[in-house]
Amino acid sequence: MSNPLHDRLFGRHLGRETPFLHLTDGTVLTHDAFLRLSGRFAHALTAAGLAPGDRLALQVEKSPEALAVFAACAAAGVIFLPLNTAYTAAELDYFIGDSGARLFLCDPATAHSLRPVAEAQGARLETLGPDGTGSFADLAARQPEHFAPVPRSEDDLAAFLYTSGTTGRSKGAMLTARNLLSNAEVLTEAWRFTADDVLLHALPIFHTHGLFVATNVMLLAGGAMLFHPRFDAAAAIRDLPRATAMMGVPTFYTRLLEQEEFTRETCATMRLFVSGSAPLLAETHRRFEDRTGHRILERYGMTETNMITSNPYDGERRPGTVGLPLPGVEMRICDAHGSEVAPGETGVIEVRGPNVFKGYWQMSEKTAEEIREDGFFITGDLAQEDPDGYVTIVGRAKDLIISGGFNVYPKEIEEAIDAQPGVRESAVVGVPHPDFGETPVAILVPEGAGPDLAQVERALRDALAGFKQPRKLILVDALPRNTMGKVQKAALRARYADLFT
Ligand code: MLC
Ligand code: AMP
Repeated sequence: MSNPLHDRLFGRHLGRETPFLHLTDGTVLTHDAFLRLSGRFAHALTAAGLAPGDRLALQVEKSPEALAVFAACAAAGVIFLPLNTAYTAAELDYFIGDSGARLFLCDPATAHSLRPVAEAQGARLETLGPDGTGSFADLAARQPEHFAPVPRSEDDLAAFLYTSGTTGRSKGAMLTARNLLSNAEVLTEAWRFTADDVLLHALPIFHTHGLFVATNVMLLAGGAMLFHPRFDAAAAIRDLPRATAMMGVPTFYTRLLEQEEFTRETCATMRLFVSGSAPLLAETHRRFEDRTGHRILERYGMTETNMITSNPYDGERRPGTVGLPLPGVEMRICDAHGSEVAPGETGVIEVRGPNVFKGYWQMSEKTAEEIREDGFFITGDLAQEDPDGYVTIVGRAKDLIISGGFNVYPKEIEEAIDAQPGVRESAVVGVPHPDFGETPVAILVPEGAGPDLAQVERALRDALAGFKQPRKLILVDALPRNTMGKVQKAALRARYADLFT
């Protein structure tokens, strides 16, 4: 019996002494060394009592070890649940509890504050330091290097990624081995990745973009990654001359363009720049081409679906569009009832294919609301299609803000603000921001003497990740409402559109 996820992404690198990860301190990890590290980790998972189908939650800084835990989970049939390092203990409590994770791996530095979270939710807490230290690393160090992958099918669950929703509670998107493999295969082919490629990897590895797009493509292609702990424009400019490709969110590109030393010469060895996770302004696309001679390839996707569309590698990369549906991915643009709109009209993107997730963990009603009976998933993204098939995202039917590529749901912030003394109600909207693309601002209506805004800020810091913090709190007498009594968020967005630009 085979284990397709492990065999195709990891197992095939057995004995390959080629570079896989170039770390910023000069260390190089070969494909084979990475596989041996993950073998030890897979044994450690078993030694820690995890069985196929169990969930492992991980909130650690980016490192080869963190990636090896993903490989180990694939080998041991354990469902991998990576978590944003920005999440607070309050946020983690929900993810650990909802997923029923048996093991929670965190950094040694956060173990003290996270142990009560793990204990409250009945999970075992172990540590994994960015330098390969910690209790889980110790356990792994005593294990053999070779692990025989447990038999799994393509239908088995490989990962949970939590995504927030318009109604507050986060949902665990269940992704199967087929979801991950099919998309990685399509992208490797579409973007022409081979073992000769060297990808500058500066994305976090707890989301679709950095893990299932960037890393899985490189694992399939058999190439190497310049593995940066985070995006730093100066470090990227230093390393680009030995890379052939980079994937990033639009903020990476605007930040590179701010640097005078970022030039055509910096990109002399590059063959491809990919952008996604948030809209890339057509203006950024043009400025980038003027500066470097490269046309950024923009693609579009989602946690629940992996990648949906991409501009072509060889054909026209059209600024302001997300290109055409990827091979094997069926896409349609529909009205609220699921009927296709007329060509050129605006509607919601719906998707079907081997890339589309299995549903939300223990939320069958939510799953049924978002996946139609014919298997099409409703993305909530508003789009139009050109006569030649190019798709342009024109807005969102969902109440979502994307800040620097991270999703922020207003409802979650509004609930936290409304719980504060002196607040009658609040509305959170996204407004344009030169660095993050969009950023949340909160508009508050006072109750009685009104809130202590410094106290509201402190409360939000304790409750919500840094990237979700509103960049401004604004007091008003009343929120604008339509005749039905619904808050007019579009009016608020328009009123505060120039706050940061
Ligand atoms: C960090 N901060 C942010 C932020 N990132 N604030 C708003 N939006 C963001 N995206 C805040 C921190 O809380 C902190 O605040 C301060 O900025 C500095 O933190 P930092 O860690 O030093 O920031 P920086 O390294 O500059 O990070 C910015 C960034 C990063 C854009 C490089 O956010 C990033 O790598 N984003 C990529 C997100 C991503 O991978 N998305 C893919 C999702 S998958 P303070 O107040 O504490 O100082 C997906 C599907 C698809 O969407 O299609 O791909
Ligand atoms: P996430 O839930 O984090 O996976 O974010 C997915 C959302 O990011 C999509 O539903 C889109 O709204 C948005 N997105 C991803 N890629 C693009 C893109 N190239 N242009 C515009 N929006 C994008």
